[in-house]
Amino acid sequence: MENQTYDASQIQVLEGLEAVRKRPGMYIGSTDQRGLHHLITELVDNCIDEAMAGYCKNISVVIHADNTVTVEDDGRGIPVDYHEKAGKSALEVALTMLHAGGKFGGSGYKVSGGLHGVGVSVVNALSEWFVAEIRRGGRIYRQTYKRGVPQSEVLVIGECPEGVTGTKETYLADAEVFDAVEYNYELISNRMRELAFLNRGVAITVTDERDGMEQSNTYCYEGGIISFVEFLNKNKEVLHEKPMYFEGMKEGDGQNASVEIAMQYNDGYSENIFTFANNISTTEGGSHLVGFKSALTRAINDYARKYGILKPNDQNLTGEDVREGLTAIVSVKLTEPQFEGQTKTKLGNAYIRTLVDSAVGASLASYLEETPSVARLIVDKCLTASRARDAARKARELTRRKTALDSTALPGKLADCQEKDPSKCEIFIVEGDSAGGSAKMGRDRRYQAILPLRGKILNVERTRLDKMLANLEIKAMITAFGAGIDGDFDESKLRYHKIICMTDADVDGSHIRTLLLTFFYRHMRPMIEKGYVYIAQPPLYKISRGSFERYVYSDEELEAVLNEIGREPKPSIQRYKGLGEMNDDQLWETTMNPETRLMLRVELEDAMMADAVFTVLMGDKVEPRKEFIEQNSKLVANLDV
Ligand code: 0RA
Repeated sequence: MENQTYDASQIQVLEGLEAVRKRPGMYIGSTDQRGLHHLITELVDNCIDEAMAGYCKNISVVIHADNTVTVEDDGRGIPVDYHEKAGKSALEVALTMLHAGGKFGGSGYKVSGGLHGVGVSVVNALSEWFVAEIRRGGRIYRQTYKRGVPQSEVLVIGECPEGVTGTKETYLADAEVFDAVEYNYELISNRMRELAFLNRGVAITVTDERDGMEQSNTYCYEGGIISFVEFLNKNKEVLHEKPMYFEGMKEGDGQNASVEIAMQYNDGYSENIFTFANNISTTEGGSHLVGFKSALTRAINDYARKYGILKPNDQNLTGEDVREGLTAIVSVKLTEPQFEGQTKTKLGNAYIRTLVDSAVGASLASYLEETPSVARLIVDKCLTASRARDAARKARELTRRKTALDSTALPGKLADCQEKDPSKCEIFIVEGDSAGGSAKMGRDRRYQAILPLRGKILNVERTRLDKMLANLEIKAMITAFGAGIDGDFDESKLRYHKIICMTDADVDGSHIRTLLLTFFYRHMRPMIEKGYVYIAQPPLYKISRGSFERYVYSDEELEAVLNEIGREPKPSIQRYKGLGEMNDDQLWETTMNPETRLMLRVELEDAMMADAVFTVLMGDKVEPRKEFIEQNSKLVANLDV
């Protein structure tokens, strides 16, 4: 720094870094856990670009014991040569100038610049310190930064064999910026696996070196998104052994794009289509999804007509019919993605629709022609889906007509609340009639409704829609909530914004809870996505001694309270085995009163994990379920009071 003049470009850099540090949310979305993890994604995305350009094969991410992170690749190495215009090295430009990513020129086909796509400089600016180490042209270079400001010029710190090249970046996220610098290995690992699936042949290793959490995984898939689909269908019975795979390309008009699709049917009822644009999960869909859906519906209908499986008087199969039991990945890569929608995860580029449509349409048609045995299985499955949907429609129309005639046609077992504003209303789904009775007496009837369920509810994972709608407990919930199900689900009609599952703290209780969550997830998903679903937390023990009385909710808390009050004279400890053991006052005080209760809000990090969890927990196969329960993965996150 000593012999550098403090010129205009330097001031510009400082202003740029300052802007990032002042409003980090603008650049990385937020400063919570999500934003923190975004720093890693940002660096890895650059390595992926290098891999896509054909120069890098291995990427590694390490969470060190001191919460510093290293991202390393074996690409060409960020150039370190002097950059005339900027008056500094290309490396320093990349690390200090906002949006400097594309300014090197000649970097070929660069697809990044996605959701945030802000570049390394933002990570640098938000790091207490950052070290870049480059291997290039037989030398090892290094430059160190503090909160984005270089601490020296680029230094040569050693030599390496001529052909060995790469970029290694290590940083400590700034505790002044982030709420907490604590990484979630599973989150990072899942994202790296996804990136490995989406970028065929790239090997990504993720390693945790933190004390007591040491672990490492390497992901590399020669099959790319075909492997992705196989992975998603791993625990399902598939209709055809190999996923179908289609691709397409477009070049010219300054619009370069490629698309890949892999798909495979299973014998289940749910639709699992995941779409990506430039490796970013487009959860709101967009033009690629629309193109895929229309080509799929058309190809299957055409085939079914041509071979007389659909008779001239039959209605066409609907989109929903042809997507039942379908697992698919649609991945597009394009030079200038337009991200739209509420969460900027909807692909807007209109021409992509045609590209995907024609990539799938013709190829799927020839696949069906060439593989008649599979074609028959698929069309038959769609037909069954269509018939079941018809039956379900009739069943639903019946319930609807009833409600239309009699607006108080709420289920008989429901003890409704007086309040009508859904945002103030809660409904407790209670296991068993006796606990239901206590809950009805204990509740605040102004805004709390109670719906008791008798015993186990239906496993919707293994039941078709028409049968499901005939089930009394399921029907009671649908009418009580008031918003319908599946495609008809209308959130604005939902009568409660807190749906609280209140089950016993035993094995049966947790089974019933999982059945409920499966039902909500499969048929009323927006309710979960909006965060309206909760799990009540009844106490496990009551400790009393003389006038002292305390409810505790976990074994750890029990220990803590005993330490606090002392163990002599011996307090009485009552263990609650079920809700039924509490009277109405106790149930209110411990579990239902908003002032004192503890509830878990159900959050499903991402749909892919949720599908895997429900498939394993509720599906037909026994072995994976055993494995899953042994590993005891969690479904529910975040404590909510
Ligand atoms: C621009 C040009 C060249 C390499 C890179 C960028 C590059 C950037 C990153 C970021 C992480 N890893 C990376 N690897 C490479 C190379 C230009 C050349 O060698 O001709």
